[in-house]
Amino acid sequence: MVDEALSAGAVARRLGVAVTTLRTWHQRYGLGPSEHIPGHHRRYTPTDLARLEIMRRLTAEGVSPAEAARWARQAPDPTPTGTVTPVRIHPSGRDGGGTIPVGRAGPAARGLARAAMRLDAAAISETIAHALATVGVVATWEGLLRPVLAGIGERHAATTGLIEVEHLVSRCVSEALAAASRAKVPTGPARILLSCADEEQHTLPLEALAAALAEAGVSYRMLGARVPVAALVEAVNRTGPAAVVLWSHTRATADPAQLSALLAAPRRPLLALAAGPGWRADTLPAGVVRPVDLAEAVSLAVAVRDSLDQSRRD
Ligand code: B12
Repeated sequence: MVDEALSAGAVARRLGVAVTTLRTWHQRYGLGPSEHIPGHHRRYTPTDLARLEIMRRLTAEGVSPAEAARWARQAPDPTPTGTVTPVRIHPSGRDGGGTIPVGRAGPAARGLARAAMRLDAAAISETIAHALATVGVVATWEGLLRPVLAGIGERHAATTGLIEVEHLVSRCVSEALAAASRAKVPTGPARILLSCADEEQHTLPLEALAAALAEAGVSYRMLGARVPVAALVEAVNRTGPAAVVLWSHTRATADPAQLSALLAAPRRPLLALAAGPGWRADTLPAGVVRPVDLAEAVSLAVAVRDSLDQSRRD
């Protein structure tokens, strides 16, 4: 039993609820962890988890917590073999119906997707903050945020719905990444300039890059969304960055003339990165580099910063 028992944090992530919610359900309704090994924290067994899943589903459907807890406590042990019943989101429930597909991503991504469908901002933020603090920015982006964002996009494309989910999740992701960046403000001159292409509103990948650079101790300037090309060139000429990362998420914002203007600037950067799925490799001006993912963008930026530091020392 010990191997299957879970901590409060792990249960919260699986269910997509905040740890504080679990605590409340324990204190007020007796739905707590029943596994107790002397000298250790109490842990949740598969049966505890199954009861909490009932609690979560019923409260999400609008049943009062006291009533939901009564049902949860009365439920027979549904997992005699220790397997966990998947939570099905009620098709007409308050969570808006359906699920966000997350492919083969792990339990934390499934928990985040559930919390997103319930518009549970506290649980969304807690899940992201926990991942950032434990596995770092790149792994959080690839294993948690990217699958859920892509899943939201997929569901939206299929149904035209979920715009409220997309907006709330985007907001929570931005806040969590900004908090992670603030927690590790690098010292030294900002030699990396981050900017979205003109009219480009998809900023989250660039915000992930900013947080990853902060984590790696690399200073940067972030211009954010919808930067007109004249403003980009002005920023380059005023700050003389070693590298510029220009993000385009869709074909509509991927005008290669922006990159040509960057390369023609008097204080042309050593490295120009065309990042994001908008850019088409065969239209990029010579000398522009196209990273394949966040990890590559980070290592290119770190390499430029290091080579500049080295040449200053020589
Ligand atoms: C969140 C979101 C929004 C938010 C953005 C909030 C924000 N602050 O960023 C808002 C609501 C503003 C928004 C607006 C719009 N959106 Co939108 N949005 C999304 C969503 C769900 C996630 C975007 C994201 O962050 N993706 C990150 C990952 C998941 O993207 P990825 O493609 O896997 O990216 C990989 C590569 O780029 C690679 N990579 C290569 N180099 C690098 C470098 C770095 C540094 C990184 C990190 C990665 C990387 O790795 C990435 C993954 O890490 C996507 C769905 C999707 N699949 O992306 C739709 C999506 C991009 N949006 C879409 C659309 C249509 C729009 C709107 C036009 C809607 C409208 N009618 O207004 C507007 C566009 C406005 C504009 N001009 O920019 C479409 C685009 C279709 C297309 N291909 O043209 C998508 C695909 C949804 C869909 N399926 O319909 N959106």
